[in-house]
Amino acid sequence: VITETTQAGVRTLTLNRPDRLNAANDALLLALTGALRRADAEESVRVVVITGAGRGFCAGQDLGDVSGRDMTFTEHLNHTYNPLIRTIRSLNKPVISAVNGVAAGAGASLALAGDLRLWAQSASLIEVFSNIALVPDSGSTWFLPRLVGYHRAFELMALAERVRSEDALRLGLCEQVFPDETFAQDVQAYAERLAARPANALKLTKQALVFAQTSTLDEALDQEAALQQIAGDHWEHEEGVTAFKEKRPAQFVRD
Ligand code: LHQ
Repeated sequence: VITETTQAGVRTLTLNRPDRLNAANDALLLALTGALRRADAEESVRVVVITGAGRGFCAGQDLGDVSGRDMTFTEHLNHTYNPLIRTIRSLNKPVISAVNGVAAGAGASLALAGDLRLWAQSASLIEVFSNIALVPDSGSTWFLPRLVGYHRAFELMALAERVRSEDALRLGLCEQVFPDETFAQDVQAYAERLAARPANALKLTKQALVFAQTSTLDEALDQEAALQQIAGDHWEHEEGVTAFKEKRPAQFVRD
C-alpha cells in the first residue's frame, strides 16, 4: 500500500491504491506512519516526500472499509489518523506533501500537514467531510483556519467546495504549483535543494515553529534562545560561517 524509494537523501513514500484515488484503510495509514518513523531514524534520509500513485493524492477514508468495523470513530482516529498527523508534525526532518491530484477528507488534512506543500497544476483539495455529515478530522480544523482564517475555513468545510491549485496558492494552502507533466521531477529537484540545507538547523527550526504555533511571544523568545544554543554548538554553524568567510558554498552534507 506504500511504495518507498530513496534518491539523493530524499525518501519518497507513495500512497499506492490508485484505483481508489489512494483512499486510506488502516493498513495504508499504519504503513505510512511506520515508514515515516523509519525514515526519521535513518541518518542518510534528509527529507521525506509523501505523494500518491495515479491521478489522486488521497481521497480520505476508504468508505468501502468502514462498515462492520469493531472500533468507534474516536478509537479509529486515535488508532490510525491521529498518530500519523502527530508523526508528521514531530518528525525531525522536513516532510513535503506532494499533492499530485485530488486531496479529500482526511487526505486534505494530510495535504495540509506537511511542512511544505507542493501541488501539481491539476491537484485540488476538498474538505469533503460534510458531504457525509462528518466533522473535519486529522488536523483539518487546526490547519485550515490558521491558513485561511476561521470564516473561509468554515465556508470550505460547510459547502465542501473544491479548491483548485491557483486558489490554493493564493490562499496559502501550498508553496509551489508545478506542471503535471514534470511534477515528479520538479518535486524531486525541490526536495534535493532542501536536502542540501543544514539538517540540524532545519530540525530545530521546525521544532521552534511548531512550538510557536501554540505559544505566547515570551515563550517563543525563550524557546528560540534555547534552540539557538543547540544550533550554535553544532558543526553546521561553524561550517556556515567558515564558508561565508571563505566565499564558498557551505557543505552541509557529510558522508
Ligand atoms: C473511493 C473514495 C473513498 C472509497 C474515491 N473511498 N472509494 C475518518 C475516520 C472514520 C471514518 C470516516 O472518515 C474519516 C476521515 C475521512 O476522510 S471522511 C471523508 C472520506 N472521503 C470522502 O468522502 C471522499 C469520497 N470521494 C469523493 O468525493 C470523490 O471521489 C472525489 C471528490 C475525491 C474525487 O472525485 P472524482 O475525481 O470524480 O473521482 P471518482 O469519484 O470517480 O472516484 C474514482 C474511484 O475512486 C471511484 O471508484 P470506481 O470504482 O467508481 O471507479 C470511487 O468510488 C473511488 N473512491 N474516493 N473515499
